[in-house]
Amino acid sequence: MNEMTPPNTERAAALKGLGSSRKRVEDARFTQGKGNYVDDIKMPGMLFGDFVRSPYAHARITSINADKAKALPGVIAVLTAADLAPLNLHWMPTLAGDVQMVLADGKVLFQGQEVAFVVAENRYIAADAVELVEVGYEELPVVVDPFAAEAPDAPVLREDLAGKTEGAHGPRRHHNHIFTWEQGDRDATEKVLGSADVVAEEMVYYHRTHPCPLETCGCVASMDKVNGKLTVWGTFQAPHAVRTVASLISGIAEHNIRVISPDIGGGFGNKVGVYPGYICSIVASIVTGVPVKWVEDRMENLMATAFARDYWMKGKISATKDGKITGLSCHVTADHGAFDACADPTKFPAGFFNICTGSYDIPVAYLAVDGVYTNKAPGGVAYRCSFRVTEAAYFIERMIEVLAIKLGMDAAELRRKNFIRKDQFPYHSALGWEYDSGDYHTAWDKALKAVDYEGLRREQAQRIQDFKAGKTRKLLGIGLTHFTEIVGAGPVKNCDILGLGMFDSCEIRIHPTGSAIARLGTISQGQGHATTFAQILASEIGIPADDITVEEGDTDTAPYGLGTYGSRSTPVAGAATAMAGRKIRAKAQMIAAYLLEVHDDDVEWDVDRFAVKGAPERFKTMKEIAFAAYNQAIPGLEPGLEAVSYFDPPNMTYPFGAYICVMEIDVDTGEHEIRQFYALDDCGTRINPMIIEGQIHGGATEGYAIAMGQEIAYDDMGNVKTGTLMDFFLPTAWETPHYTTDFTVTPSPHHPIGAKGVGESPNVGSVPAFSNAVHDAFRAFGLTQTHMPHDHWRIWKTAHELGLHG
Ligand code: PCD
Repeated sequence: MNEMTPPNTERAAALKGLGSSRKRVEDARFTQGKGNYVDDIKMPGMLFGDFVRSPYAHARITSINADKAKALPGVIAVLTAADLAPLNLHWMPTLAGDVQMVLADGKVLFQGQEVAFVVAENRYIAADAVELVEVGYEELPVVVDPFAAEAPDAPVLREDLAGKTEGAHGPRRHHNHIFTWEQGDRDATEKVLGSADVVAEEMVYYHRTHPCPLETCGCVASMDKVNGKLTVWGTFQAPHAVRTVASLISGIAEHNIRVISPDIGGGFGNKVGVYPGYICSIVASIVTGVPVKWVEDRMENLMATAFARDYWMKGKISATKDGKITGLSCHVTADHGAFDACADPTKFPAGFFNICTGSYDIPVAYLAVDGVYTNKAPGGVAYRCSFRVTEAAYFIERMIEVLAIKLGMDAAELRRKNFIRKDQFPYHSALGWEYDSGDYHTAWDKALKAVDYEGLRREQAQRIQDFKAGKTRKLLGIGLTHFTEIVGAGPVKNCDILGLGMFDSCEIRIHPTGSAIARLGTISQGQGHATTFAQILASEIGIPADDITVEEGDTDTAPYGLGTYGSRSTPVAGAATAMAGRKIRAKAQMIAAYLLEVHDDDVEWDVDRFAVKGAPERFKTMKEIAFAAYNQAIPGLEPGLEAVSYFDPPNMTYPFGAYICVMEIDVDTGEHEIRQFYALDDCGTRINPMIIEGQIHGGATEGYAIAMGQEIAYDDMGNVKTGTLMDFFLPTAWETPHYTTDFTVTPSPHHPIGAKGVGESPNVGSVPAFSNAVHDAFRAFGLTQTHMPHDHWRIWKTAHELGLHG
């Protein structure tokens, strides 16, 4: 090493690689209004599409008269199911193996359903024309309760399925039944539950909610009839899958379709599915020969474009007298709405809900999920949750609390007693997963210590006495959660979406001057991929992150990948990035050895260069190597420096965390105050600690909304009661709690850099932490279980029912 060479620690820091809290490169444009979202796209002659939607939750359509709408100046066309039928596009396949109406075909099945698509010169004329379309409806009986949907005399919702006793996921036993999905050992579980010392039983409901991203869903479809090319810009979390599906549905060859996800204003699972707006825009562009834009408004998004959760989970958990869990069973009634448009890997009709044994070593378990149709919007998307994992975590974390009550035991101690031990990993769960790594006891003890758990319990005991003595009207709740996530779908052997294996990809090109571009099969919606994936590469190939462009979302340029959801980008595309980087490095090693006139094995990697072993002053930097790749004829090597990796992960990754919420509750008003929220996350190797912290803040705030007020509620007629932001709770800075974040690091053994996903963890962990805090506040007064969302009214009602209002 000569004097000019900074020490390798300094050189490593200059790369801003793994572990660096590098500032987000994308924020320069986002904070200056220079983002490019779907609605920013404007093209010459572009038309605008808007939907006529059903005011009824269940009705037969007797007539559609579009004459007045068509007569309005500026209206180009009005599409109905009758126009789409000859193209066989009036129905479309869903991600869950069901079919869904694109435009109402004979009847409507939920309020807000798409009935006709108006195409006009601009969105104002389109909106006026929507009002002029006359639709005749004949009301039918409405079913909003999933249990009532299964009654023998319940109205038939899906007439198109009449007589079909087989669905995409096995037998259907009733006209509103979709599937039954079973996991685990039923007989063995029943035996254990039947003879246990202690059994706790409870119905846990995780209400219907909605991802509600800042930007709603939309697209611009542009059919170039001269060149036969279709381009679609859209809010797509999986652009490649959209292109393949568009090709299969439309018959246009895949190479003639280009799908582009530009900047996306939050996805949260809302932008994984395929919606009627996309199909109608594409058809309208093909028919008119000009670009057609469709962007839904907030009410349309909340009412019709997917939903999340709506799981009724009936659980039984058993234990010995001293609190060792012996068995668990769960029966879920899953309300899927009018069509099964759940976004899950094909073989998992209830997603990864079978992670519901959580962080605990439960020897035997059984799970059955029944999906049913109701007159509600379709969806069942993984709203910040890797396919029903947040439901699973909420279920088990409530069941643990319920069991603790039954045992008269401290809930923190009950958890500690039953955690999977560090030496049990890789751990095979009773419901079929292989947890890759974990160290739950360490995380738990760190968390309890950080909040002074013992001290909090003493304070709570005093508070209860004071309350009983009439000295205060406020209760104190301590909400505990230890969650285990399962992210990184997934191994191609068991995970696919519409037959497409869930691998992911990265392609890297090093330019002659030593800077680079990396393209991935994923697509950021705010997560900061352009920042973090460059960091992975910087550490792998020794090029500063600032010299690496990361590009995603254009199917014409990016390698095929399954997109961003289920916190899969880091576990899958992140792994592909590291592997592609290693291919670059392997070639760079040969180039360096040639330049240094030594054997390939006689050079070694040192942060940003290859140096001769034993002679560190003789080296070639990556910058020099890159130039040589384009400038020298190297015997036996092709010119250039590029690599691509398609990564099929051998397993999912299992991030985990310990969350604790301390809440004050006013029993007279039902109001709450979050006094403290502590979130410890373990996502293995941490790429960018600042981004991780941002992910935790964002996800915990969404979790706060869900637990404390957010809900898509219906009345008996199937009217959506919370279809605007006046009624659908979205926390602002004012309501958002303060968070303290913390971490432990337990790398994933099978990921090339040991990283696990983290984006969804805070939603999975925070919902039960908030909810458990509410329950815990009332535990001493006899509460076992009440349903979310814990808005002021419901908390007040709980206090009232417990006799706390005197
Ligand atoms: N990371 C780091 N480290 C680690 C991990 C991770 O650093 N270890 C980071 C990365 O790189 C990025 C982030 O963090 O950046 C995240 O990641 P992940 O976990 O892998 O994930 P992703 O795949 O990327 O993403 C996804 C997620 C989801 S799923 C959701 S819902 C949400 C989250 O993400 N979304 C969103 N977050 C967020 N953010 C924002 N801003 N926006 C949005 O939208 Mo789903 O399924 O879809 O429901």
